[in-house]
Amino acid sequence: MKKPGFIFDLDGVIVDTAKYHYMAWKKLADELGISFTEEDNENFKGVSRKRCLEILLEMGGLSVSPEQFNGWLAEKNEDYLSYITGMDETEILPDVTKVLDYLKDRGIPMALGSASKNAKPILEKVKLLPYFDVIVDGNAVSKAKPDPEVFLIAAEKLGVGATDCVVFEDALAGIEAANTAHMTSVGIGDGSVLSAADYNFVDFTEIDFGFLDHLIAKANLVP
Ligand code: B16
Ligand code: MG
Repeated sequence: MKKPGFIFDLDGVIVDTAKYHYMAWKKLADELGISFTEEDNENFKGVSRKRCLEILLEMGGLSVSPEQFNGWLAEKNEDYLSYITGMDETEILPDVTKVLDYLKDRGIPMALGSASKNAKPILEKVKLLPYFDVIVDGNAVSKAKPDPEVFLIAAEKLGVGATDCVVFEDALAGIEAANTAHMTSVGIGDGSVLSAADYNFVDFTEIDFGFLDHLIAKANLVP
């Protein structure tokens, strides 16, 4: 029986690190005198660190030297790392482990596909690293979502055809990336924002084993 590949985004799907990203961006924005709200932070979800800083500086109408840019990029990351130091399993989003366990028990190949360059240490902190056969993070890609590169690399490393992959994502750019790659897309979060997804759930508590079996069986319908 052919096996599908299951690919998971990290921030907003497995753990809620958006709040820590927000705290770090907010601290930098305050220092630079730029107004930055939680609503603004929504636009940073799934977006690379570099692109986030570019957007923040555009919001403040600031243009800076490459040295200054890199300095602020490093400062934001140092602050972010200090906020996530104490992360542990309690920060795994509801029923994520239940879903990962179900798939692992069935020998389903699993990958992480995240824009974050901190993905691996976060998975280690929450003790989920052993579930993943493949990690494709911000260090491994040259094109950000909505470009499908991150998911295509994950599929290739899993040894599974793109059309046999399922992607779980909380950001519209990620859903678009999965759709462009001809993968099955599952939106986690606000269905009105993620309506381009093939399936939508508010969170993993809405996902039952029957749905997972359906996704697994789908791989065998694709020639
Ligand atoms: P880092 P995901 C993304 O992770 C976050 O959603 C986004 O807010 C963040 O800017 C990006 O990672 C880069 O993170 O600064 O840790 O490299 O949702 O793609 O898992
Ligand atoms: Mg995300």
